[in-house]
Amino acid sequence: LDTERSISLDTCAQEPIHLPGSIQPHGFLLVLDEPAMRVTMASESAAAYLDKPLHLLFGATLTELLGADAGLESLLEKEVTTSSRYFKTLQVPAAGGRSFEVIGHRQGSFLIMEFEESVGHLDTEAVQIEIYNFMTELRQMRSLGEICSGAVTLLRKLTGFDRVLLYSFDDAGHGNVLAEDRNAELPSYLHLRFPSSDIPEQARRLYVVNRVRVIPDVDYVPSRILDEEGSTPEFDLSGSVLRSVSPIHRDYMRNMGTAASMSVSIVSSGRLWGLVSFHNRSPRRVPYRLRTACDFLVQVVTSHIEALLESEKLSRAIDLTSIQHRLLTWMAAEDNYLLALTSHGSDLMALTGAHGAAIVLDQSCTLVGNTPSADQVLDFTAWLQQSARGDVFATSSAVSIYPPASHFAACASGVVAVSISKLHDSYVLWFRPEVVQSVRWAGDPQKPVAQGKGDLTIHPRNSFESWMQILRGHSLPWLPEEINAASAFRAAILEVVLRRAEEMARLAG
Ligand code: BLA
Repeated sequence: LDTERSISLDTCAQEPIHLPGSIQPHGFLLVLDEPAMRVTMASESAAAYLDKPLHLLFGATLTELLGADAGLESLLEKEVTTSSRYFKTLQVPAAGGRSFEVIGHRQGSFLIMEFEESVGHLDTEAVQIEIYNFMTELRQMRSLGEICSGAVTLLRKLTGFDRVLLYSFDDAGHGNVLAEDRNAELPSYLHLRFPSSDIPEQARRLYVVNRVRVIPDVDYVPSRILDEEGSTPEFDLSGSVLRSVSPIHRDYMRNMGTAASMSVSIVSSGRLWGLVSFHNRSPRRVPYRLRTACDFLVQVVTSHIEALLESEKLSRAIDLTSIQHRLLTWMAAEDNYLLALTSHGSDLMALTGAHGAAIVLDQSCTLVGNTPSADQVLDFTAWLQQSARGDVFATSSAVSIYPPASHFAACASGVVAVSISKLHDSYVLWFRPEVVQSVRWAGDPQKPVAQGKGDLTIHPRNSFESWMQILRGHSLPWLPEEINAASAFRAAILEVVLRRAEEMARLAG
């Protein structure tokens, strides 16, 4: 079953979602080639919007086609680079005078012009002042939860979606919903965990580069992109705003009971840290300018989250450094430095945030706090030595790599061990107790996909019922700062030992 599952998930990751050959039909797309700046490709919807057969569009300039503002082309040439977009709201006489949001970007030697029909009236000043006020409040916010809740509440207010979720990805790529604002139309997903398979790798990569996508109506009929020969070229739509999305994802949305969705990437240090996901039970359009405002807001929120997490890390590291200084001072004052460590056991444990610690020198073992027995510790360090785990070893689930740990999982599911002698098996170890965690998944994570009946097609799972998983044999994870503290402490001990040895040699000489 597992191979079946991974085959289907691989298939997901191989879908070339940047080359769909079509767009969503709430607008039209024209591709111009440089330097001629004439139409070489167009979506079928362009014919409908411009009320002209498609073959008459090829070879034309924008001015010829749209009957609009003749300055458009030169503007485009000057303003649009590979990384920047051109944007303008435009009345198009050739489309019955309707108003469009025109979004242009460059793709190699092509200019991609997308025309989204304008919807309703957007009160930009109201949006601006909301965002401005929120930025003032942000400065007072001191916790991740507060920032995320504030953000989803404002984003829902601005866009009017039924539900807005903010979720972050963990190391395994699963999404954890940190904040939610919603009305009664859609159920709550707050604090649920979504399996990583819901968003395949290539989509995550694309979402780092192109931070916003919308699907105003999941049941849309894709509009093909055609060239003069009437065929659909493999044309990269990574930067497009109208790109037609994966049919598998459209199934997923239907299974979720949502007709419209939008999502905005939270990108931190070039990595997809999370997403803000917007859902509506019925179809819903969001003007481009409002999407841009949402993206702007999410970027501001992201930098606040980064600053908050960074300062938490920093203050943890500073705390640990001062504990280390105290320990080293005591060690320096005491002839038997090990005795110094054990008589200041609470600082020794605090150095990594542990509940127990042990010092192993050759075959003797000294314990402080909540630990396995001396024999169990010695067996464990013998295994460490044998399996050559390196100078600094850390796990939050000892039992998953060392089966005998099941006998002491309750007090020591988490272990950090540093070797303090090159010659003997000598170690300092820290232990953390098991914390039984219950994780609520949005649907059974073992069943991310369903195989079609008698065919090879893949479907996303159709249940989002929350599913409780009990995680045993795990401690709270060790933070990188805590492992660093153990590693720095090891270096300091080795130095003390070395200095002592030199002194002894000098005295003896
Ligand atoms: C895309 N999957 C997505 C997107 C989201 C999710 C947000 C981005 C598109 C959008 O904005 O709607 C998933 N939506 C979620 C999650 C939450 C949410 C996790 O609200 C949590 C709150 N999906 C599957 C399986 C496959 C799959 C099994 O479940 C593959 C076989 C594919 N998901 C898939 C693909 C895309 C996607 C291919 C990219 C869609 C595109 O941009 O073309």
